Amino acid sequence: MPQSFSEKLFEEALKLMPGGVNSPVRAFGAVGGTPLFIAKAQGAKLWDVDGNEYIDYVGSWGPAILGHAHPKVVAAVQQACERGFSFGAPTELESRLASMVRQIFPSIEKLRFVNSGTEAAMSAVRLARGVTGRDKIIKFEGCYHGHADYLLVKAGSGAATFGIPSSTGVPADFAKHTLVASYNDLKGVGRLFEENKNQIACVIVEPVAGNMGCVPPQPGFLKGLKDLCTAHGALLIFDEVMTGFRVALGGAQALYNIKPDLTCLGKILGGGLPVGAYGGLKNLMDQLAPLGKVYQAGTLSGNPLAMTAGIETLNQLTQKGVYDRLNEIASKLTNGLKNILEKKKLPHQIQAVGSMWTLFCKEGPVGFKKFFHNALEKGIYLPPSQFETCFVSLAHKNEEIDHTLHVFESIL
Ligand code: KE4
Repeated sequence: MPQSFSEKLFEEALKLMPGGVNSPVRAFGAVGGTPLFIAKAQGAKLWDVDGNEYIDYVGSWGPAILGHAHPKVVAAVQQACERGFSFGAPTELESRLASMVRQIFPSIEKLRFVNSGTEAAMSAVRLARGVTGRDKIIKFEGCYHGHADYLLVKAGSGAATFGIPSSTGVPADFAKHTLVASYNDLKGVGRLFEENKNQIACVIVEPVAGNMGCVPPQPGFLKGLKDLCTAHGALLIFDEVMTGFRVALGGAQALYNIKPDLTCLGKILGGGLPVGAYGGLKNLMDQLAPLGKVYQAGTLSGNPLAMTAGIETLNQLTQKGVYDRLNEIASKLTNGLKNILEKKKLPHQIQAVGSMWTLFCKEGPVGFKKFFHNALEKGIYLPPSQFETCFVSLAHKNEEIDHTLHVFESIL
């Protein structure tokens, strides 16, 4: 079999970048094989450098909710390019996008733009610690909030309630203030608050988990977290980097009607250009420099190109009926997949919230690996890991969904 161009490019990339990639999950480590090198994307489709066409369910890990290269977003960014890329000074665009976000998220009175979800989560935790004067934080096993040292932490073994680093290079000292609970285990969170009275600055949670596959919150879980935080003087941080503008225009906090103290945003907010943000009530946000003593900064934060992409993306998402259409097309896929699993009496499980979904193979990652490659060979591009979430976009139409279900029927 002659070497594909992706294989050739991967060989070259391996000499230049660790694992040949700029983010580990792209290396296909969990599924094996050579990562596809993408030449272009348009709507619901991707083309690799060998000219193969795929229906895309990764969507750049969430941002491509409109589909790739939406003409209105492309045109807006092209025009913005001609006015300069970045000034390191305030622009009207930042205020315009901030105002749109504030209208969509009533819990956000003020926000700060950053360049990634990692920066958003890292900064929100620092703000919570600065505002409360407390050091400890609670996160959940299986939830991912970017790669800040104190968030790369897993549950300590046995009785040890403090976290231990989940990555080398993170000093145990940095991890010891991070307490780790199990997702949907409200009692466990209550115990941590009791055992660490007046020491916990915040609870940070993915309100719909997307980094252990798609796992919805059990009824009462998010409300229970809010009540525990209020009772113990801690802040509730919703990491809506993935769920914001995804599970509803106003994110999981709109879907479940829970107001967090701080919200982290990213992905869709930049429409595919690098944007993150964190926000909340102004009495909290005004404690950030330059007004307050909590420091956070960024050269390219709020840059005009990314702001323009975000503004145009939200212009599209705030149009009437958009989420009805998105959820309708997504449920055609997820219900169709459920029917296939039932008809074939397959013990797999599918979890979905709106247009984010995961098929959990009974055999776990091994079973998923086979499913992933069989789908890829037939032109369906899924996230290369059992513990990631798939995304449907507004560019996925009946034709793409019908073809996808036809492929799933043939490979499951
Ligand atoms: P970034 O720093 O990658 O922009 O965002 C970090 C982050 C924060 N919070 C949540 C809930 C997230 O899902 C993420 C990033 N998500 C992963 C996908 N599971 C990004 C893909 C990657 O790491 O390459």
